[in-house]
Amino acid sequence: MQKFDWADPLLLDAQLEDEERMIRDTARDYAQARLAPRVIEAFDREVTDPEIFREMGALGLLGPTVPEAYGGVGASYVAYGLIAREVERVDSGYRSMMSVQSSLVMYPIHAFGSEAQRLRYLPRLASGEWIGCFGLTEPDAGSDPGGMRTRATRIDGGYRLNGTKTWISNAPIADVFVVWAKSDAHGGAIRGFVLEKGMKGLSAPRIEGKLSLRASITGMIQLDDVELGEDALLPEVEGLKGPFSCLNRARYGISWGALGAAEFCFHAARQYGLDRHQFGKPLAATQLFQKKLADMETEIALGLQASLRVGRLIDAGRFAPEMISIVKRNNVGKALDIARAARDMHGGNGISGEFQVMRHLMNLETVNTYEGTHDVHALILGRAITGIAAF
Ligand code: TGC
Ligand code: FAD
Repeated sequence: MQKFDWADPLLLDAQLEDEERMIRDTARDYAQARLAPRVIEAFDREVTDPEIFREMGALGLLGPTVPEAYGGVGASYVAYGLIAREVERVDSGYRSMMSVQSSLVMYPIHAFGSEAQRLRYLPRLASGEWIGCFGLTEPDAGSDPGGMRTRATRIDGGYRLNGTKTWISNAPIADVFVVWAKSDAHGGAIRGFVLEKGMKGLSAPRIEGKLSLRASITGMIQLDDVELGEDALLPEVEGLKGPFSCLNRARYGISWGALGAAEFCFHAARQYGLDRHQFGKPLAATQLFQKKLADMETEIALGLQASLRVGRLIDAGRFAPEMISIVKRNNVGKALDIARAARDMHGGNGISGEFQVMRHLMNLETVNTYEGTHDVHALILGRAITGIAAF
């Protein structure tokens, strides 16, 4: 008979390859040793430390699925998910910084870029020397990115970009900007462009005062007659499937990451219940407390198995985007429920920064919204189930 392990109830660890376990351990050691000690202050003061990119890069945690020839480590998507889980166990904002760089900047340059673009950008992004951001959302086009207003017009030898992107992770500290625009030169089709900091007409003001994801800097991208050469165009993709292909990878990573945050909250609630006595016994000795812990453990275990399955299918080239909608939507929604319950189980201490569960709860509100809201993913699934688009 197998001995039951409450922290790994369905033996996830045993389903991993040796290399995946090694990458997971590297990410866990780094996140616990270097990220955990600075997150409470970073969140409190709303400060993002760009050095984190360099630290992650040195350990091979940025763009890990990119081949070694371009600075990656050629890891599996399961390994990528495991990194997201370990980083988000500390803070969703740190995972956000990592997953934008990996899935939303390095992936499109690798998948849709020219060889010259790959060689120029990928090694510097993989090492963390350069920081990337991804501009899709606009003030009037969030869930419906097809409604974007940003335009690329043809000029002699290249393009001129005008428009505004908003709610862009990493933008104020970014060196590299992957920006999606409707291109008049391509019949109005959506095309991707790679911009660099310092270009005339390009600015990225910070959005201050967020109550969520405060350790991850967010901004706008303002494009005011930015002139680009032909070599700034991502040549190999046209249409919304360009940005959506990036979102597939990032959403999948989030499905693991959110459960890392949920595991932190679950473990914290368990320990608090064992330590805190009321009515002459530990809180954990009460039936209601145990039921809540059992619900948390069950949802985390099921969600991790689903993400592992989707990761294996991505690695085998057999995934459909709707599979990713299932795990992004379910796992983030469940993580939010778990963080909320953990906050409650900590009583008054649950609102203090020191106990950290409320920070996870506040972060997960953003995670539930970005990369396709909980309801938008329901509609993606509803369309697949009924054949009717109800957006
Ligand atoms: P629709 O007609 O469905 O599709 C248009 C074209 O795109 C293709 N496509 C996909 N391709 C690859 N992967 C997917 N998941 C795809 N989904 C659609 C589709 O085949 C079609 O191709 P073609 O060749 O026929 O033109 O497009 P729609 O306009 O009806 O879209 C509807 C909807 C709701 C699915 C979509 O707009 C959507 O997903 N909205 C949510 C927007 C979103 O997720 N934004 C995220 C912004 S980035 C971000 O939040 C980063 S936060 C990161 C962090 O800090 O961690
Ligand atoms: P809206 O689309 O206006 O939605 C508002 C509400 O209406 C939601 O509840 C939604 O579910 C609902 N809704 C919308 N359409 C329908 C419908 N048809 N039927 C029923 N309900 C509907 N974007 C980027 O491009 N790059 C980034 O790096 C990035 N980082 C972000 C970081 C943070 C901290 C945040 C908060 C956002 C970030 N985003 C980024 C933007 C994010 O992807 C959008 O906020 C998200 O896609 C939702 O768009 P919206 O905010 O415009 O909300």
